[in-house]
Amino acid sequence: MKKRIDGKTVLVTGVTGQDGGFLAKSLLEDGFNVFGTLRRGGHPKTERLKSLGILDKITFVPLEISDFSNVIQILSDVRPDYIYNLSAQSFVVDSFRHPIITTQTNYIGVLNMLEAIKLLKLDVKFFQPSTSEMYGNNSPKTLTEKNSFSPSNPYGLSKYSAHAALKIYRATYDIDAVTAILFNHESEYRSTEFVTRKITFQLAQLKNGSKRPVHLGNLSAARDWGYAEDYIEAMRLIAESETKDEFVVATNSLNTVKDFFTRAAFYMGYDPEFEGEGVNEKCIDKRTGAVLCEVKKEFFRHSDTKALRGDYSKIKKELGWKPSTPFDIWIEKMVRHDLNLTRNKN
Ligand code: F7E
Repeated sequence: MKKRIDGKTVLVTGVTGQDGGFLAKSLLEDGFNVFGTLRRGGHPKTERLKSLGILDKITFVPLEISDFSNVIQILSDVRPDYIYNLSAQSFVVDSFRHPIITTQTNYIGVLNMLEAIKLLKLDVKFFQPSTSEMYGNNSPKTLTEKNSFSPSNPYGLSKYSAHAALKIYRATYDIDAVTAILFNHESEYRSTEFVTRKITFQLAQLKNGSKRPVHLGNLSAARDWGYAEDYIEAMRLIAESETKDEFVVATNSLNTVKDFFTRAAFYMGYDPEFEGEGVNEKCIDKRTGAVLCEVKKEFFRHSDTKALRGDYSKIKKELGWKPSTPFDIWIEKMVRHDLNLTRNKN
């Protein structure tokens, strides 16, 4: 697949998030001029960018993506060659609490971008990350680009709406917009409300003396979890090639929350064993008898997407991408990172 001629200016919305940080770092290393958006007001969460050593290398611009006049003004000022639209309300639980805000950011925000590109007649490559949550619950065990979408929460619905809008704008106005269906991707920079980082962070606090076991919801929920930096590579491959196709980005493996917890606890130096059932299930350290995790009803979802596994054969065949960081390696990396972060903090 031929590479697109180098565009030098890239606008990354959501640059302060896990994916935004990794992407900005990768682009800066390759000599791109990176603009990153920050929301107005509040305190920008720039810790990740600082820790990645790139805070002073990014040009920040204020953007509220749900405000069309702000979007058109920023795009007309920056005139980027690429846009990676990584800003999103991405926590499924919050999408039940705030369905309208979720829709304004994840769907209206994308429409604003597409409209602004159209009206300004920008020559820009627009990358929009879509999600496995678009498939919903009635899906087969392994998912490809050919499976249909039926989202089961407001987050999945908002991303599906954006996904459909992108295709309409591409077909109707010839806008150079591409997408990928990203399955769960995690790292030491993941926010602590998501289950993988919640586990490694809170287990590390426990290991460093907190005495509070991790409280979790559905332990048998299963996901196709990969390492976020690998997924950034896939996003760039898609955006920088000539392809207009859609690709599943995943690892083709399925693990439960319990599997993830067991591995994380092992790398923390525990000897984990689960006992009991349902809401009475817990995990004990066999060596000391300490309780490592307990199930709490409050962390169950109204409607949970039970198991999502993706087949990455198409992107492997057409763009040569495959996940390169094994499950155990990145879990251990998260564990080491969180043990350091929580040392002497209790
Ligand atoms: O939950 C179960 C929970 O919040 C994973 C986002 O990046 O990936 C992510 O969405 C599973 C669910 O991620 C707890 O019920 C059990 O089944 O880490 P999560 P998610 O909802 O899969 C997709 C692809 C996205 O696009 C999203 O933006 O773990 N679970 N106990 C729990 N989950 C949480 N958060 N906390 C618990 O205590």
